[in-house]
Amino acid sequence: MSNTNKKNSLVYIALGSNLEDPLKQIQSAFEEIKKLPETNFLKCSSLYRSAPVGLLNQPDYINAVVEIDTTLTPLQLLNKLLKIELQHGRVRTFRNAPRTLDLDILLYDKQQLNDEKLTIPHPRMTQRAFVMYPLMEIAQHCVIPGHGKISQLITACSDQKIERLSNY
Ligand code: PH2
Ligand code: MG
Ligand code: MG
Repeated sequence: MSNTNKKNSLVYIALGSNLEDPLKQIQSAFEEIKKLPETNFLKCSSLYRSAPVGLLNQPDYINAVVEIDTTLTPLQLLNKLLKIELQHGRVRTFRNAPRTLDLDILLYDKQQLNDEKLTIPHPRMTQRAFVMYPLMEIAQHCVIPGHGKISQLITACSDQKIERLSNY
């Protein structure tokens, strides 16, 4: 069936991993996101190494952000991303626990969504350098609904430890 009547949305997804070869986890997650139905993979940021935020006593993370356009709805996309996390052996224990793969929807067009399963924009994104730096790299002019321009917001997390990995 043709889906020409469906709307395309511009979406940003944050990737994070700090267990079981995080670089490989993120690189293979890029490939899996490329295979999502109804979706075009547009951009990916560099990979970043970041100190853990929230729960300090755990390994450093590898983080990145991707830009896609998709006709999947926010909840359809969420379910696909949760499946990819499970394929990577993600086990949910407690909040901010170390993980093989975390895939978070950051932005979905200019939408603000407060569903019991999904909040968009991601509620903590503006406080986190590991999200804001890779997002700024691929979307310098982006506006975060309810918050403002990324270029102004990013100064608030400039004290957090993060390093862009230039070889990946
Ligand atoms: N994810 C968290 C909690 N803390 N810290 C870093 N550096 N990177 C993450 O992806 C991360 C985190 C919960 O999702
Ligand atoms: Mg997360
Ligand atoms: Mg998550």
